Amino acid sequence: FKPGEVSVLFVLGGPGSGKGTQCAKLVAGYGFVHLSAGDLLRAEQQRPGSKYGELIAQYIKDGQIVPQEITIALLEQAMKEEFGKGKTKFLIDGFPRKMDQAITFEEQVAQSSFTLFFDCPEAVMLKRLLERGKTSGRTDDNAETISKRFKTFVETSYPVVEYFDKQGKVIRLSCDQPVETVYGQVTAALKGKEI
Ligand code: UP5
Ligand code: MG
Repeated sequence: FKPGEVSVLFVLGGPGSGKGTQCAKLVAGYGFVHLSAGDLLRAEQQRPGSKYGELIAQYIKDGQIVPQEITIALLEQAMKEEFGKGKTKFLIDGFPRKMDQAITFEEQVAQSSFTLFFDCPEAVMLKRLLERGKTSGRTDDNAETISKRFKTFVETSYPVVEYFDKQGKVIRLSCDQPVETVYGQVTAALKGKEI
């Protein structure tokens, strides 16, 4: 995308911090397009004929980060499709979660305006994910994979938040509160921002 053609907000936070839930509310409230990297990967995994299906399944089950080329290609394709329909405001949920992804995406696809970071204690996220795991059908909503996802978040993904924080581009929200309260913080933080 050319500079200024689209606006991109990254939405980061640990597994189960509520990224998807808050993005859904922001779509309704602000007309963003919501693209969850995890959802795009799960869809690609299930697409008949995908050459990456097995690889993606394995990475997700292990709580590891899928090689950036795959995820960035999926995101870029989805953004171009939406751009073709006149959409220009994007919430990119659960991405970038590794430094190489952050750098490549901003160099090759688009610069981010800022990052919403959902800060949440692990105990709260664990409880939410185990509860969701009863019905979600997600292969990574089990105690063993959840602890791997937490480790990956701390070691690999949090440095991305720190990287954007140093650029003054992180809005930190505390999400150990009811959905509506968290959304109230989000809308307050977005007031007066150019998006
Ligand atoms: N819930 C939400 N908010 C609540 C609140 N305020 N109070 C009480 N309950 C609340 O929420 C999780 C659960 O909590 C839900 O049941 C919800 O009702 C409840 P959700 O909004 O789904 O949280 P979210 O942060 O989106 O959790 P998610 O599990 O989606 O986070 P992950 O970051 O782990 O999952 P994602 O789909 O992004 O990634 C999955 C995997 O894909 C990764 O582990 C990785 O293997 C792979 N991946 C990559 O390799 N590369 C990428 O770039 C992205 C993903
Ligand atoms: Mg999610």
